[in-house]
Amino acid sequence: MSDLKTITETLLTGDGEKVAELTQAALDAGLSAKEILNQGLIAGMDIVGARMESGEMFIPEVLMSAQAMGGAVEILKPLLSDEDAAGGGTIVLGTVKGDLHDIGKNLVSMMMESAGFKVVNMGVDIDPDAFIQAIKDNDADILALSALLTTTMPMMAQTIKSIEESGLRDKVKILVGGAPVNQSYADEIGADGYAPDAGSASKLAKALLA
Ligand code: B1M
Repeated sequence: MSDLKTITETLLTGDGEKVAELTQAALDAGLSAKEILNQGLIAGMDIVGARMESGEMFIPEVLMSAQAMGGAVEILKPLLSDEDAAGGGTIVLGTVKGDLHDIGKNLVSMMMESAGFKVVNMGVDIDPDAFIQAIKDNDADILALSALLTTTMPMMAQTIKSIEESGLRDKVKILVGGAPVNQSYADEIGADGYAPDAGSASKLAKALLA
């Protein structure tokens, strides 16, 4: 079995220690952090998602895999830096209210930080008013919203509406992303941009401030 396939298979067992060990071994063997992330870890989480949907895996097992992924991402973090740093700009980032998924959002945070942005990562289940307060407190240039559930996508629209009502809409660019989100939804709710993955989110943030 290839190194990446072993990482994927081990992620499915939820053995965080072993996944971390294999991640380090794959790096030592010369695989890139990006390959390990995309073809080993994210590939594994896709299988976890499919098994969750079909009832083969339950929430506690899914959480163990998610935690194992988090541990491996910590190892890859310093190596996933973007080549051309942006140098400046403050981004308030969070997962919208009602949504507890944070792995993808934390990858976005990491890519943005390594591109030179100051990132205020607010966490998950964030209320529109809390986003508004954070934009004010940090004098943010960009608000980045993540949602992983079709049921929480409308909270992106609600957050944007609240920001409009607060009078801050002209002050911040709004970037949205997450598995169920797409460009046409971003357009529909009046976001300034949509990115399908963490790398392009960081690139788009740079473009929005250029
Ligand atoms: Co959840 N879950 N989950 N879950 N979960 C999904 C999303 C699901 C697709 C699984 C499935 O059924 N196939 C499904 C959603 C279905 C739908 O809405 N259509 C689902 C469900 C139903 C649920 C619950 C409702 C289950 C239940 O309780 N019955 C529940 C909801 C809880 C809540 O949020 N209120 C729930 C709970 C959980 C756990 C807590 C157990 C756990 C989350 C742990 C955590 O995040 N700390 C969990 C997990 C792990 C998943 C799956 C398996 C993996 C998600 C993940 O981390 N992927 C997921 C299935 C899947 O995605 N394959 C699933 C890896 C990550 C790197 O990818 O987050 O997509 P992702 O991020 C990507 C891009 O989307 C993008 O960049 C990243 C890659 O570079 N991106 C952005 C993300 N945010 C961005 C923001 C941007 C730009 C890009 O700009 C701002």
